[in-house]
Amino acid sequence: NRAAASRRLGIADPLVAAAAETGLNGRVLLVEDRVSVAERLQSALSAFHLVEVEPDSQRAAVRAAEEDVDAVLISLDLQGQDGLRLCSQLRSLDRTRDISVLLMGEAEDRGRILRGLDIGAHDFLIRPIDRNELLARVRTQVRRKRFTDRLRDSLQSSMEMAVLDQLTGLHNRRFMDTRLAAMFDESALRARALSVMVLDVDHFKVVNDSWGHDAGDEVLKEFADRVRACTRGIDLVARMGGEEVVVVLPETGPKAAYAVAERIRERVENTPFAIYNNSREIPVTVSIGVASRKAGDASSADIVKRADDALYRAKASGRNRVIA
Ligand code: GH3
Ligand code: MG
Ligand code: MG
Ligand code: MG
Repeated sequence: NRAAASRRLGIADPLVAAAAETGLNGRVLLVEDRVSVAERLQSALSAFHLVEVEPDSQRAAVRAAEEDVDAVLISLDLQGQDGLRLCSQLRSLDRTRDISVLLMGEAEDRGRILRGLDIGAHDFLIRPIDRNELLARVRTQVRRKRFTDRLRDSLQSSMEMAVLDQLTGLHNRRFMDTRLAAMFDESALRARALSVMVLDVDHFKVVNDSWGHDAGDEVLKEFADRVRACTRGIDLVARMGGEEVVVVLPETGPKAAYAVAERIRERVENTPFAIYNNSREIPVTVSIGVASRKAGDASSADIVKRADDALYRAKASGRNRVIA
């Protein structure tokens, strides 16, 4: 209960004590160059947070970027250093933008505190700083930071889910459709080369039928890794569905594209694929159709159509080959 928590923690305000007990521990960086002031704040906070003192504001900026800090408390009374400058640095850098910033100043610092809030400080404390108020405000800002982190993580993962194939981690068909159109337009506009290859694992149905669907999935993942390993960062690699993968190679003409395709084909054929947690190896081959942009092409669909036709011929003429 609240009164007991209040006694146990030595915090007068039972509400603050109860809140503190629920166990939100933050990493707090205290930017204060007066040792005794820093020690007093640190001892008040350190029952609930991991607090480190940094007297130098520029080192504080570096530490905030490198260490996993939730909140930075900045003294506005630093000797020969500008606490507001640190505040604006933290708020403008990608690495530190989400860290909570709290300013600490004297009553007559109100003007600078207002400016600090204007450049993005989240909260402030006026000296003499009340221990309960300190704990409550820091706690709120640590919670805000954690909430922002969770939000960003889930936003990022849902963005990834929208463009990535879950099994292989390659881009998905939807992403390919929009990106390929843009890549085609750019190559046509700037008269640059662009090549597309369509890859399809040979007799993949036999892998599934002989070794099971899970083994098939393992083969698909390994296949995707090998394709990725043979391509550059600027190439677009997407799983179009089933065991079919499309690779788009910007700035790449027919000869170079053929060479990449042949490298992939060999890399698949030459090393058997491990299944059942590496307890067994099976041979796999792939057929690849390659096509490049031509002057008369109206859209990327024209190139993909030629690559698809080439793939069909690769299958019809015996598989495990590249046809351009
Ligand atoms: P071909 O050499 O002519 O390409 O023969 P194939 O057997 O590879 O071609 P087909 O298109 O007949 O078979 C593809 C198989 O891929 C059928 C389907 O069950 C399987 N498949 C599609 N998606 C997945 C998947 O996500 N996981 C697994 N394990 N199998 C899949
Ligand atoms: Mg196939
Ligand atoms: Mg297929
Ligand atoms: Mg197809």
